[in-house]
Amino acid sequence: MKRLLLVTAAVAGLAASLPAAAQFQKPEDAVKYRQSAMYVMANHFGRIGAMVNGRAPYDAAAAAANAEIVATMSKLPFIGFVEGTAGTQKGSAAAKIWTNRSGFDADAKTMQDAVAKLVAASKTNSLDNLKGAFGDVGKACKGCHDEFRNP
Ligand code: ASC
Repeated sequence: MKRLLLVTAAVAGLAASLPAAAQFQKPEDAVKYRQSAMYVMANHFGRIGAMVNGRAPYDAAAAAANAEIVATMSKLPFIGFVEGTAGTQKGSAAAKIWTNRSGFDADAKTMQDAVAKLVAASKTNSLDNLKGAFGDVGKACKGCHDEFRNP
C-alpha cells in the first residue's frame, strides 16, 4: 500500500511538472487550443469594439462583463504555442515565435497588461475611458500580430 502511494505520488508529481507540450496529445490540439482561445477573446473584444465604434449602444455593465471575459481569455492562448507548431498560411503562427520567444512573451504581457487596464476602464462608466483603453489593447494585438503572424 505504501508502495502504491509512493508510485501514485510520483506519477502525480510528474504530470504536474510536464512541459506544456505534453499536455496536448497532438501538435494540432495545441494549435486548435490557442486559436479557440484567441477566437473567444476576439469575439468579446469585438463586442466592446461595437460600443466604442458606435455600432452598438454603450452599455457599461455589458462592457465590463465582456472586458472580464477578454481578461480571462488573454491568459489562455500561450501554453498552446508549443515548439514545432509554426504555420505557413496567412495569419498563422510564424516560426519567429520560437526563435524570439522572449520577444513573443513580452508582447503577450504587453497585451495582458493593456487588457487589465481595459477591465479597469470598463468599470469607470465612461465611454471615453473605454475608447482609450480599447485602442491600446488593439495596438497591443496588432503589434504582436505584425511581428509574429505569417503575412
Ligand atoms: C480584434 C482582433 C484582432 C485585433 C486587431 C487589432 O478585434 O480580432 O486581431 O482586434 O485587429 O488591431
